[in-house]
Amino acid sequence: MGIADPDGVEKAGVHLLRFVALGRHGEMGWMAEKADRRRHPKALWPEVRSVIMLGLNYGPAHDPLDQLGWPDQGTISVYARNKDYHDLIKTRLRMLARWLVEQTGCALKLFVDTAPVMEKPLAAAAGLGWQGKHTNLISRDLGNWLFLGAIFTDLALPTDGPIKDHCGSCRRCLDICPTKAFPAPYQLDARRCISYLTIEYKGHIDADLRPAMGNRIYGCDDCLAVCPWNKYAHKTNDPAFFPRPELSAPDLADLAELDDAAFRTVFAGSPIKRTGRDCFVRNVLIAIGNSANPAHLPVIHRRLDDPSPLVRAMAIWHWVGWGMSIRSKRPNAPIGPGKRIKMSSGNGRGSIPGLWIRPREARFDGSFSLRALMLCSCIMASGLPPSAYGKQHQHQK
Ligand code: B12
Ligand code: SF4
Ligand code: SF4
Repeated sequence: MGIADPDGVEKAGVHLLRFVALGRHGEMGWMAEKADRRRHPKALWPEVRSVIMLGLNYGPAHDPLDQLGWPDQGTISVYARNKDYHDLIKTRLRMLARWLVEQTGCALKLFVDTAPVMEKPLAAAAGLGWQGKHTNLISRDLGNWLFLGAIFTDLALPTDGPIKDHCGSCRRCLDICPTKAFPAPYQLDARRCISYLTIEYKGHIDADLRPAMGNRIYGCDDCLAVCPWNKYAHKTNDPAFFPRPELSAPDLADLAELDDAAFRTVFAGSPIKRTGRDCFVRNVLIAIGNSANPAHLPVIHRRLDDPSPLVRAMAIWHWVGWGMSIRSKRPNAPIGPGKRIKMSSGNGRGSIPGLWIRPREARFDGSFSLRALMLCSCIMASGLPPSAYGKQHQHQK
């Protein structure tokens, strides 16, 4: 815990406006709309005289990078493997706030991610740590696995000053980022960040960015996981932050089958629920595509007529992306739903339920025309414009 002077984050406000002016917030419109209030604590609440910042350790027991090598399992970011942290931190902030009001009769307001507050710069101004080159707050004693929460109060409390930046010449977080989301040290372009793409972004993810997502289906921890300051991190002893076993390494094939009702049941109380079933299954299908495992093709086939255009688009991407050559013992026979065709690609072999294609009509060798045919039938099945699965999607700014 630390206490910040609300006037200690002037520079952060300038950087925020620049971030928004450059469009780096992508489609998080709420960042642009409320930038004027987020920029400075007094713009949000003019009476504030001190900001109490709380850091809560959610240090994992394992290295989250290990799981990136398991292509058939999804990787869910460490912070999202149990209950919604907003609720957990708010409960703790409320206990502290109640005590403070009882002792002093002060006025106060609590914030965890829910209001336009710049929590990282405020935590840095309160001396909890410094904002590393990956932009997150690092504590010298706990590394970077910290959730932040804030209490604004009209009490003038003695403040803690900021501490020195200890990143030095290190650049591990910048170098590991799979999507090159850091235009410069200490700056993030959210539009390229997997955390933004898998959690906040509701559209069709750029085809260029999908391969780099690997099996990350909700959030990303790469830049946090490599930070050398984590050698001082402790694994959390708070059971509320222990991972739910079924979310530690979930099978992608099972997740792809979730309909709305099943999704809501599995993710009740989890932050993942807020992302919604369609975006989540979109992410899962991208991970399945990246696994290049032909055993998943029947799962993908079932999603080709999914009610969600987002999901259908990713099923099509996967289907078409196989660059398949088809071998059939009876090349004249029509191949249709319910029949199976054998296929192979550079990545492996598999058997899939057929689409309505006459093999004669396609070339069997490299099969550009076959791909085109399959693409057409998939597009007809999905009702999507071609821009949804192929061309780079344009972000709004
Ligand atoms: C929007 C948001 C996101 C966005 C954008 C992230 C970002 N870096 O801005 C997305 C969806 C990508 C995201 C991802 C994640 N988030 Co988030 N997110 C937020 C949120 C709501 C606002 C952050 C914000 O104000 N961003 C705007 C930018 C401008 O602010 P900033 O990063 O502080 O910018 C500073 C520097 O980048 C620098 N800077 C910026 N531009 C420039 C330009 C120049 C020239 C210079 C020199 C410097 C500079 O100065 C700025 C001010 O100090 C906060 C909660 C809150 N209310 O604060 C949580 C929060 C930051 N997120 C959090 C977490 C845990 C994550 C993830 C780790 C989740 C995950 N595992 O997937 C990732 C980490 C990705 C990353 N490397 O940042 C925690 C971070 C805790 C911590 N220890 O720091 C927070 C605080 C939530 C919480 N209450 O705990 N998040
Ligand atoms: S969270 Fe992942 S994608 Fe986002 S900046 Fe960090 S390493 Fe890059
Ligand atoms: S990985 Fe290195 S550069 Fe990045 S935040 Fe940690 S210490 Fe700083």
